[in-house]
Amino acid sequence: MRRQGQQAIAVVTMLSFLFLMVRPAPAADPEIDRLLRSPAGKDWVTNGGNLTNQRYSTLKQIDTTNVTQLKGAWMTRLKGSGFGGKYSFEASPLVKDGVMYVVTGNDDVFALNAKTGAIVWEYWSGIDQKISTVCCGWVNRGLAMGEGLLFSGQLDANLVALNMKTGEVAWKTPIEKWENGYTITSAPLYYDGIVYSGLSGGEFGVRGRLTALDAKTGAILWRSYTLPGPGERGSDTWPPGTDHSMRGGATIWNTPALDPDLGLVYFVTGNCGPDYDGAMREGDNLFCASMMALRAKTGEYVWHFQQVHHDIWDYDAASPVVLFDTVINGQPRKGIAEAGRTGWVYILDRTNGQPLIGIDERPVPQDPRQKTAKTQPIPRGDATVPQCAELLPGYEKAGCIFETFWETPVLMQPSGIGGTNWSPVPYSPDTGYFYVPGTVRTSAFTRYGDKYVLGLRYTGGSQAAPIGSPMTGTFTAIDSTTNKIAWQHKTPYRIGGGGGSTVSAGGLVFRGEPDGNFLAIDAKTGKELWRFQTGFGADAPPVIYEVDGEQFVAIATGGNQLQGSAYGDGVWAFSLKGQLSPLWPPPPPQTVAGPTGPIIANADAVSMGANNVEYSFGPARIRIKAGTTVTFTNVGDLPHSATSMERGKWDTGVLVKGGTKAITFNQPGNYFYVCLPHPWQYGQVIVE
Ligand SMILES: [Cu+2]
Repeated sequence: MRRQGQQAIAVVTMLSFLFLMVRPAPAADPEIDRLLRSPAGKDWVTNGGNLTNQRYSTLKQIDTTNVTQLKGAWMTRLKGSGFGGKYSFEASPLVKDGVMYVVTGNDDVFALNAKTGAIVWEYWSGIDQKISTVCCGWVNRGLAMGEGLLFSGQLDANLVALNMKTGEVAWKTPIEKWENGYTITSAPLYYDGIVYSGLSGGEFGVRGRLTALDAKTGAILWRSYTLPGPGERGSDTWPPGTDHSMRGGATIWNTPALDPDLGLVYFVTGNCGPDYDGAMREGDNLFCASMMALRAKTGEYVWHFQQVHHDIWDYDAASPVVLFDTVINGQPRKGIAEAGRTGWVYILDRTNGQPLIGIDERPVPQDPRQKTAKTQPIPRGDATVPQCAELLPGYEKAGCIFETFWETPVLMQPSGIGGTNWSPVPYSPDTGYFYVPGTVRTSAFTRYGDKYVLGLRYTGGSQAAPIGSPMTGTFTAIDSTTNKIAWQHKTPYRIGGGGGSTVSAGGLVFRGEPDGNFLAIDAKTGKELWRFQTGFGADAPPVIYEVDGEQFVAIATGGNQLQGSAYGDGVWAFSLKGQLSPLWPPPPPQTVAGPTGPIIANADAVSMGANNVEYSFGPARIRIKAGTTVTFTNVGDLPHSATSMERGKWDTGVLVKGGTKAITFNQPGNYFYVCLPHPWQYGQVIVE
């Protein structure tokens, strides 16, 4: 009897334990969770539209037949926030119940009346303007929302939660220290009580990771590192007995996606560090440049797919992953796709990380000094940008993707934030197409030795576009069932570095251009149906929403310093009832690489980071007499250098704010130079 009783108690205990295990905890925010699981409609509640990052809206009041009548409904200036040469605007506004939430490149957040554009509240981040570890422009790629809070990752590596009604700070959690090279630029993702956030800093010798926080309190629940510690999974892809993997990059530049049925969270990782020097990190270097799936609740590893083995080209995977369901060979499949800087779209089965359409490991050029990988994964289908560079005067060698290089510059494509970098890629279940923006640019890749110093740039080389070389773009519809081009536009400007688009059930793709134009395109045919001059660089990914039965399309027009588009602090909303007409066009972006502006005679002082144009020299072009000493002074916020494009000829070295260096030019000649930390920042000295 006694024994039976004990057994009965044991069974009851076990049953109640099982009951606790299987009973789902009540969702912390059932309404937002439901919207996140559904196709986007009236509201746009997360950066990618919903948990899939498809950027697809079911709204169809505006369609291919009436889009020509679209006009500005309102335009609001965000009080100068994020306006200037150091900023890019890459965030999609969020909309919930008629209120729009938008974050600028200075991490300031504004709530607007989504119907009128009137400002409801403002949050000024007050982030330290001395942050010296921003890689590629001051930028915030968007917000997340849940439980009455807005979540924003800041450049000072804090994640903040704001009260959606008032903008007051509910909590603020330091994820890392910017002084150690870490910043946050990605939009977080909220789902089921958890906020997921990436970290940036792949150019500063950091260790990438995904951090999960309790949405209510900001407490860190877990961290999942993208680079293995000793003995951990993937550690055999780094040299044994070294700690290179601890500063090997693999940061998370963009919003994760999440499949609630599979219970998996997905994201991609950036370049290996140091970017261009593979000499000391023999091996594939997991999990750089990879697509990854983790258990959404615990961060436990489930699968990975590495797009680029032993990356030495800065070939980040930086565009948000897109989840989609499809039918291939008559079989329903759960897909995941990501457009890489290689110019390919990588299409996998999201249950297991295996290629859906086919990706082949192929032999590639070898250089033992760089410890190059023997093979690279080559997706079947079409690339969206050219993958070979032409030889240009002054260079010895040009090559195709995965060409090797050492200390003599080698020209290559894709390069320099191309093909697809941070730009999101929408997917339409109606057409089955991905809409892929690309940057077309040639760079000269060079490796040099670099010493790791905490908090300083650690890239081991450089890539700069040759003076006068063209910089353009492509916008491509890729068929998700074949990975082949359905249609393609050649664009006059670079658009893969943070510009974006959104697609609707009305059969329209909306996208901005760096020259200020906002376009509507037939999603099926690619035909341009409408364009509107917004007056500012119109790069950021637009959103679609509805208030009181009226459909709007909105875009933040704040420019993008890496795409060379005009500054701005405007948000535009368009509707069929709109009354506002286009503005005058802003100055267009550069379409060839090199310094711009007038040549100033007898100038012997050049400022670096002048006039709120952080990534520039002022004057950028000077003419002097032989024997003149030119003083270079850093007046910007970030460290800059003036480094001869003929390496070793002359160099100021990297100067911090206030730093100064004099260089005497004795030999007549035409000297081009770049900033080594920001090789898209050009100058010219003509010595007579
Ligand atoms: Cu610079």
